[in-house]
Formats: sequence, C-alpha cells, structure tokens
Amino acid sequence: MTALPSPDHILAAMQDIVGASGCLTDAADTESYVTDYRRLYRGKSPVVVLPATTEQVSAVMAWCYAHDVPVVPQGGNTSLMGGAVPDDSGTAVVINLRRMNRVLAIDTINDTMTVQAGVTLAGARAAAEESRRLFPLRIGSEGSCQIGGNLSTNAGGTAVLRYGNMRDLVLGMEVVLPDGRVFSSLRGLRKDNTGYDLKHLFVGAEGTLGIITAAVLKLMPQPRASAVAFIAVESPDAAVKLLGEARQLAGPAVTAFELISAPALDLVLEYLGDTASPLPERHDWMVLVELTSGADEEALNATLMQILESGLERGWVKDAAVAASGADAQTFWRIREEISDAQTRTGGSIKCDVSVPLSRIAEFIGNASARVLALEPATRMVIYGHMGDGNVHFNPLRPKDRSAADFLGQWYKPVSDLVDGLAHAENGSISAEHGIGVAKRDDLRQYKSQVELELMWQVKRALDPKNLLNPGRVLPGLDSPK
Ligand code: 2HG
Ligand code: ZN
Repeated sequence: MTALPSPDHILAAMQDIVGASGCLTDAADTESYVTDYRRLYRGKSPVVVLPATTEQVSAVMAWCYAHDVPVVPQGGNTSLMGGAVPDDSGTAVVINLRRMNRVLAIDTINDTMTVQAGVTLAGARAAAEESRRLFPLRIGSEGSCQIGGNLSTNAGGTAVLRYGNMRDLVLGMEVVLPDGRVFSSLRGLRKDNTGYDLKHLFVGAEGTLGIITAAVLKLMPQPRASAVAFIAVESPDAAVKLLGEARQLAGPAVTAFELISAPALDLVLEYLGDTASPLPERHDWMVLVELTSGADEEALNATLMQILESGLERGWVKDAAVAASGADAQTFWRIREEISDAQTRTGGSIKCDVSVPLSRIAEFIGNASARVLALEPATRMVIYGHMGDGNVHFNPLRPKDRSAADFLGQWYKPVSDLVDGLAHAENGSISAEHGIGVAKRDDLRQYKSQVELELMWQVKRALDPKNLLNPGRVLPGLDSPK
C-alpha cells in the first residue's frame, strides 16, 4: 500500500489546479467550511478548495482519486445533519462550489434555467423573477444554501405541497464523478425515456456519488395573486380536515399549509422580540396557509374566506388573521421561518424531521407528544412544519429550567428513537426532508430493509469504488451489506 500524500503535497496539487487564491488553509479562513451550521460538528481538512469551473472540479477529483484522498463536497453548508463538513481525521479535502455561481442561461420558451451549482437559492429565484418566472423552491436558508446542495439533499421547504421537492424541479444535471469523469444531461427535456434516468441517482445522495456542478431547473409562471392567513385550529386533526376542505375549494392554489404549536410560537416570538402574534389570544395549534394563483386577488381572497367560514362552521377553526397587505404576509412568514433559528439560539432541542401519511399525522402527533411528556412533563413541545406534506418537525425542547447539555444528555437518544420509531410504525420516514448526513446514518440500519441497504451500497460501490466521496455519510457502517 502506498502512503497517502502529505497535507503539503495535497495543497501543492490543489494549487496547481485551481491557483493559490482558490485554496484556503488558514484556520480562520477554513473555520466556516469545517464547522456545520448548528456548530454541532467540527472537522479538519488539509485544504478547502474553491474551484471556478467544472474542468477544475474534474481535475481535482481525478487527482484525489489517483491519490486515494477523500473529498467532501459542500454548498452553502446549511445542512442540519452534519453531512457537508469533514470528519476530524483531517484527511479529506473540502470542495466548496461557491465560486461557480453563474446563471448560465434562461429559456423563457422552454421555461428552464441553467445554473452552476454554486448559485444560491435566492440568486436562482431572483434570476427567475427578472425573467418574470418563478423558481418555486422556498426554504429559510435561501440566502446561503446553493442549488447543488439543494439537489444533493433533495431539499423541500414550504412550497412542496404545490410544486414538489427539488427532485421534481430538475430536468438535467452535470455531475463530476469520483474518478473525474463528467456526466452531463443539461438538456432541459420534459420527456426523455431513454433508459435509466441517471441524474436522479445524485439527487438526495448528499454528495456520496458525485459532485453536482450545474443543473437545468424548471421555471413556473409567476402567481399573480396570493392570500395568506394565520389560523387558530382546534387540533392537528382539525388542521388536516381544514386542509382537505381547502383543497376541495381551492385545488392547486393551496401552496403552503404549515402547522405551528403554541410552544413553537412562544419561542419564536420571544426570539424575534419585535413581533406580536397575529392572533389576540394564545391557542394550542395554528396553521399558516398560503393560496396563490394566476387569477385575480379578489377571487383568491373570496376563496380563502370560504375556506375559513367552512372551517368555523365545522368547529375546526377558532380564529384567524388574514394578511391585509404584503407586509402582513411577510410578518406571518417571518414568524414561521424563524422558528428553526430560535431553537438554535435557545439550544437543547431534539430534532426529529419525520413524515407520515397525512391520514395518520394527527394521531402520530398526539401519541408522540403524550409519550415524550410522560418522560419529562415540562418539555416544550416545539412541533411545526409542512403538515400539507405529512412532514412535521417534531422538536421537543428542554424545559426552561434545564440546561441544554443536561436535557440532551439524558433525552436525545431515547426521545429521537421513540419519535422515529413511532413514525416508522405509521409507515413514515425518519428523515422527511433534512437528509441523513452523519446524524441519522446509523439509524438507517434499523429503518431500511436489508435489500434497500444492499442496493444503496451496490450503487455506491459502482460509482465510488474507493469510497472517497463524502465517506462516512448517509450509508451506515462499511462492514454492513455485500
Ligand atoms: C424548517 O422547515 C426547516 O424551518 C428547519 O426545515 C427545521 O430546524 C428545523 O427543525
Ligand atoms: Zn422544514
């Protein structure tokens, strides 16, 4: 076995390919690339490489492959699962795509946009808007997260109900393989049944199979009208019924349907400091509903009122605040979007990102909450998320009088196992939209079948036989299946 190249040797090779300015090594410069968004995972790397072209990514990969050097691909590094930072062995090169941030083409006849992987989500949305189109993916981290990372994690967010996950929004991709070869399907076709649809292998693979360098994304018509309401509901069950009614009355105009529990609202209002609840009284459960359409504003508002009236009549709705202006709508959304950061700042939340069939979600929330509260009654039940997709962020938060370390030390594992187990028992998923990374990797053994794990490993070995790309992420233990 030949010895691995020294850090100096790796650095020299990387500088040869991307130039000295594309290589970061100082601790102060690399800190934000080796530490994850929540500061739970901190790794080490001999060099953070910032390539400017696909050819450079390819050359970096070819060199690393030839020299058995592991590589961690990285976009905006906003992952919650620790999947985008290196481990602390200090052997892996980080490749961050942020310099590859050009919108390459917009075709308003084909309704597609071709972008490099390092374009931020906000950048992609703004470029679409300039062409009077919508790129509909919507997540809180849009200012930092990148299209390549959105694809690698099959990002979801608050408009999945209407537009689907990132997987549904991509038509073509360019990907550098572990050995440096480049796979490209940047063609923008809506129909192409010529065998395996290879691009989808890389969507949700979290950088374990290849490095996405560009993509062709779908563009949608811009909605002309939107109507937003912050609604107090009787219970999660009432929320599900209200969603059914909203779909009956508004069809595809139902764009977002987000659940918010009282402790989630309390927490975020405390964190924001300058924002009041849209509703005068405190309620146990609320939903944030957004309708959008190409019709006029008046018609859409009338539909929203019909939904609310129907909900009131049936006892599902207790109160509602309808956004009277764009500014109101923004405030409602700010309250929703900031819940995650409010938790990060408070510390001590047990993050479970689960999905179950919509028909089971109310019962799931009831059971899981009762089981957690039986363990520690003062736990703040921060439960919120994309109810319309059957996806809840079920994030029990430490009681006010317990420290984060203390609470997490005692409960992180038992509570996440409990919640994941209950979701699984409802035919659900233990990671609806946040992916696996390193945080959930070992849990897959329990929740995926042997056949699924074997297939995952077979695909991994076919594309990355040396296990150099984002090693130790997504796939549980190397000793596992054949
Ligand atoms: C959201 O919907 C994000 O706000 C983050 O998916 C959720 O922090 C979380 O648990
Ligand atoms: Zn979410």
